[in-house]
Amino acid sequence: MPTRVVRVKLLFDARARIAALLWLVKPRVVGGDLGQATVRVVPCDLRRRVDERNATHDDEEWRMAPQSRVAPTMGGASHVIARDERYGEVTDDDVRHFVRCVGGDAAGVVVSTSATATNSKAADGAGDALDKYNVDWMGKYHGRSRVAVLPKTTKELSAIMSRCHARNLAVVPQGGNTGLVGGGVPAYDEVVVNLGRMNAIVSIDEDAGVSVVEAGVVLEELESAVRARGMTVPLDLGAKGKCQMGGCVSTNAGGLRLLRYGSLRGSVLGLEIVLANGEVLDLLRTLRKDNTGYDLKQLFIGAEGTLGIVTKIAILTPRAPTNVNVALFGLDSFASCVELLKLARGRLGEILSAFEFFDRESLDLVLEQLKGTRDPLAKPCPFYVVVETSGSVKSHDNAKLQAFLKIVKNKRVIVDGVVGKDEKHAFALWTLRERISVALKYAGAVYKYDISLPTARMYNLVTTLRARLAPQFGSGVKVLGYGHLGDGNLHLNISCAEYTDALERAIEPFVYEYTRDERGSVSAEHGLGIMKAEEIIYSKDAKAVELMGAMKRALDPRGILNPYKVLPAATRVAALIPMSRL
Ligand code: FAD
Ligand code: 2HG
Ligand code: ZN
Repeated sequence: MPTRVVRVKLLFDARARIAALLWLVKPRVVGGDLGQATVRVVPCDLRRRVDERNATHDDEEWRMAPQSRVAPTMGGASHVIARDERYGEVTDDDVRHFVRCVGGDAAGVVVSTSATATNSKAADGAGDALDKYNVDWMGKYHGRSRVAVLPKTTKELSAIMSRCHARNLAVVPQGGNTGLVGGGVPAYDEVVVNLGRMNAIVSIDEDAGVSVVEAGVVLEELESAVRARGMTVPLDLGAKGKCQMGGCVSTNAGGLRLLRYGSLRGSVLGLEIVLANGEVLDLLRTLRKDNTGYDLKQLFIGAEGTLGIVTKIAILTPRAPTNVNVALFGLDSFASCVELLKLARGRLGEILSAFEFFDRESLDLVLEQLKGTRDPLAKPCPFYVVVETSGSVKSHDNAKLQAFLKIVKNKRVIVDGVVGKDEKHAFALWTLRERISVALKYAGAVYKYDISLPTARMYNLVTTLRARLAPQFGSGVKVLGYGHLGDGNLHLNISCAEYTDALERAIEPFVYEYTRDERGSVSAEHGLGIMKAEEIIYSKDAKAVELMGAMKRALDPRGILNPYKVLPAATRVAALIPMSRL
């Protein structure tokens, strides 16, 4: 965390006076070869937090990256948005009120330590106390909030929201700030409500296989807690060491276990929500079956903080598998990856727990950027697939995997492959897939597209885009394809030295139109955020967007919750109650 310096001259500024007052209290940071391979059992939790790994950049994992964009955009250079002047501006009175809301605990309110509203480094280069709340994980989206509140209880949050509602202050709910579409950082001066201090595990019921947690519990911490009782969380992603359960629910995060456990929507049994006006909505049930009318909690899952703030979650935590195997295969075409998936589904059946692919371009970047990684196979292949099996009867699981290996080898679906011989080896194989986005971050600027497409044709978009960009941008721009093949989810990433309008225009709206024409989704799992609020129209018809606007109006008529995100500007404006009636 950067050292905060409060210069004497700043004390003349009213806001800096508050900063200086609060400065005394340190803010809490929330913030082988297949032929010879024998299947070995490896312990289950193979994928640890990304920032624990032996890679070149590990020490910088969660540090804010240099500023690359000053103005928020909504998907393209052509969509620069303006602050909505309907919203109030935070005053010293508001800050004092927030401090009272958190029971006078100054660590619960962090204010900007620089005199000027900032979306960049303070003049003294020391950074601003609000930097980590204002800038996203990629360093791509920069807000200008001057205050972050960190309630410890639902009651405190309720009081904070009542105030924001009464004063028409815009709010951005924030979890671990690992989102990839700019949804968790302010666009302008929204109040940041960070859930990091609401981080209690409320209960773990081994008999029912259900856990109840506060929204700020970090995914990996919940995984460790339930593991100790022989259970697991039905969700795993590369950001597990930092992302919070509330953030995961609010984005309906997909990740690496969706193939096994299905969408998070099916695993969340109940939610507690603080609404825009501060009211608490108690939907926190732990029942597996409850058909009493509309399933309201589903509205908040994947709403990206636009309809309410998730404060508690009841989630299924099933028994953990006791026997896990990992294999990595090299293939010579994408069609072979799809063929392998079909065979894996048929032959591995219920023990198949992950099926992930990446292309050679992705692997090259990982090998280049992350120390300690190495080429997994003797010869380079154009495509790679990671297959994971999870079960509980070692002899049965291993026999199934061996039979599968034999078939894919005999049918020549694969070129080569390797099975994790122990935990360390299996972990190293997973790393090559799981850390691609980290490698991309270190490589420079990146345009990310997270798309659902028909599985068999998924990779055509990568080759088409390569052909489209190469003549104009040459080898300085790399197009990478990887993702959750088993879920029909492509992660299309364009890596380059810096963000430029010319490159963005060459990619967008082309990628969105292509996706629409395939009847795919422009957001498979990351959400819309600020990046794709306007682009919703490529995946949802006008009536659906209109109904979403009606829901927004019903739950947040003043539009204070995460403005500029998810809904297109026209729908958002239509959903707001007129200023004259406020
Ligand atoms: P934030 O980034 O803080 O917020 C995300 C959104 O949720 C914002 O719109 C925010 O306003 C809202 N929000 C946060 N908390 C709350 C709350 N309590 N109540 C209401 N709204 C809230 N995503 C996947 O789906 N699959 C992956 O495999 C995956 N892998 C990733 C790997 C890496 C290395 C990184 C950096 C990110 C990855 N992500 C992935 C994206 C991201 O981690 C997930 O979307 C995650 O769920 C976000 O959680 P968070 O706590 O960081 O939320
Ligand atoms: C993954 O599956 C994440 O690795 C991140 O969803 C994808 O960075 C990305 O594009
Ligand atoms: Zn993903």
